[in-house]
Amino acid sequence: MKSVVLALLLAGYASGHTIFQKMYVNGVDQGQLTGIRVPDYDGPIMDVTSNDIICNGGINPYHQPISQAVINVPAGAQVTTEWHHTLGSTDVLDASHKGPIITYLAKVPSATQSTVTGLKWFKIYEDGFDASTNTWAVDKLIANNGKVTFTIPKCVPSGQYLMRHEIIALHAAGSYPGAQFYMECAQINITGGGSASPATVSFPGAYKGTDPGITLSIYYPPVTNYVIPGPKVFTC
Ligand SMILES: *[C@@H]1O[C@H](CO)[C@@H](O)[C@H](O)[C@H]1NC(C)=O
Ligand SMILES: [Cu+2]
Repeated sequence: MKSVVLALLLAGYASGHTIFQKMYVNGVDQGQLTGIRVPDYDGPIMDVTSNDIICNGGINPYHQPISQAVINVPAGAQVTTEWHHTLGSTDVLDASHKGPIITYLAKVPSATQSTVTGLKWFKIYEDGFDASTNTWAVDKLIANNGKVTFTIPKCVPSGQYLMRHEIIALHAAGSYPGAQFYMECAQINITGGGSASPATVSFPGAYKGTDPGITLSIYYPPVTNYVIPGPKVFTC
């Protein structure tokens, strides 16, 4: 009996993790793995002080070769991302993995540069928990076959950026380390932008193990006001 329960638990875990592996710009499919630094293995990052929290690719080495594509994105465009459990699989992630979905941008000299440390990030999107409908961002992602859509602010300067896109799974976040961070960075080139200079944060640095949105039980007491980690969303 014990071994059956264990097998079920392990099975649940195996289908758990997820990878952001495809992007659409104003609905146009940019291609599987195109312009995104994806690991081969879908396991989470759990140490918010590690450089792996930036763009993954450390303990989960990148799929080779890393795409050298840079995706053109008009400022103000709608970007859709697509997440799946493993590279090329159809499932999204295990429904136990409830949590927020968050996107940051960092301006870089070259979107294909390997350096990801020391960058200045600003948040452009977040979706957490709606207590009135008991719905997490991840619940909507699963219902939408792994896709989530957000807007690139119209006023950000044109040029090359890394887009850090993230799910935080909170099913085991009662103590730290426990929250599971899934993130990939897309290589984008914003065109027709403006002259905003958003306030920025660093990774590692923006998150702490003590953040109320990182270490919490999502089961009891029921979550009433989930505080998404990181800075406020930048708006024009
Ligand atoms: C970024 O877009 C600008 C404006 O269209 C273009 O001139 C430039 O070549 C693009 N850069 C990359 C790396 O795609
Ligand atoms: Cu998982």
